Amino acid sequence: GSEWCYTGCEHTPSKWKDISGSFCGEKRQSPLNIVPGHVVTDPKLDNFTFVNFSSQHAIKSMENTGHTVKCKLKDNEVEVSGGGLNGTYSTIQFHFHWGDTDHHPGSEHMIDGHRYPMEMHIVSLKKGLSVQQAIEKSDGIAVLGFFINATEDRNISEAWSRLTSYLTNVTEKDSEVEVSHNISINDLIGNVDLTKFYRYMGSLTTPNCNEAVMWTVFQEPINIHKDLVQLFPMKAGFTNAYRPPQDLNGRRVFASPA
Ligand code: BO1
Ligand code: ZN
Repeated sequence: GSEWCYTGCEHTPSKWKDISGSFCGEKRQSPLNIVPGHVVTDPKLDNFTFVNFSSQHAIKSMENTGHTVKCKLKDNEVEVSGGGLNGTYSTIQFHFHWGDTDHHPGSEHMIDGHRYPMEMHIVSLKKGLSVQQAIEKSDGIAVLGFFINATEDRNISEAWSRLTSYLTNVTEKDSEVEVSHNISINDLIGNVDLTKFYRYMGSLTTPNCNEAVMWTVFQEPINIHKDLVQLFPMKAGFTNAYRPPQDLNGRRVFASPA
């Protein structure tokens, strides 16, 4: 059938292109290994405007989809614009990509061949479009990608302790828990410099790999304690939830002005 996986089924990433109706074998796929020496500085990549990223009530729930852990947001509350995006995008969810419990890293994007421990994707649809409409447009979806570093520093963000405490309630595929604690997206992002980012045109990193994404990958990682990073593979019940880097196929990767 159209079942896909990272490991342990017929359709692992190298076979996603054989899934009927998928775009996974096409020419603007994600993620990428970003080589900073090859990026082009683009003065049009101005500062982002984030609406309600500091709201303490925007996160509705956490769900184990069997492929990721996804936090759903309340409808029409959180928005992102600027940063060279074509208009305003309505944020619907964020989710994670991770590696294994033995500190095997699991980010999707790489920088100069370096893979970070985890990656967080904040997914937004062009304002007014349904998911179905958005995936049919070349810029229908904006994903903000944040690398997550595992630190020894116990002095980590309280928000990450709170968020990861919900993982205990989503150990089964298709389980979902309401998120009631006060956690904002800004608290999760912490002190990352939001003016330093890469931009390129790519795809969803899971089937059907629709080529509808304006990608933003922030240069500075979010730092969280290593014990919290390990909770994702431990509690979700699957490991190495990331797609390997895809061919650039002549695309340009842009960088915000220094
Ligand atoms: S990602 O950010 O490129 N890893 C990514 C991959 C797949 C989706 C979103 C982001 N999938 C879509 C699904 C829809 C779903 C929507 C919002 O995410 O195709 O069915 O409604 O959760
Ligand atoms: Zn993702």
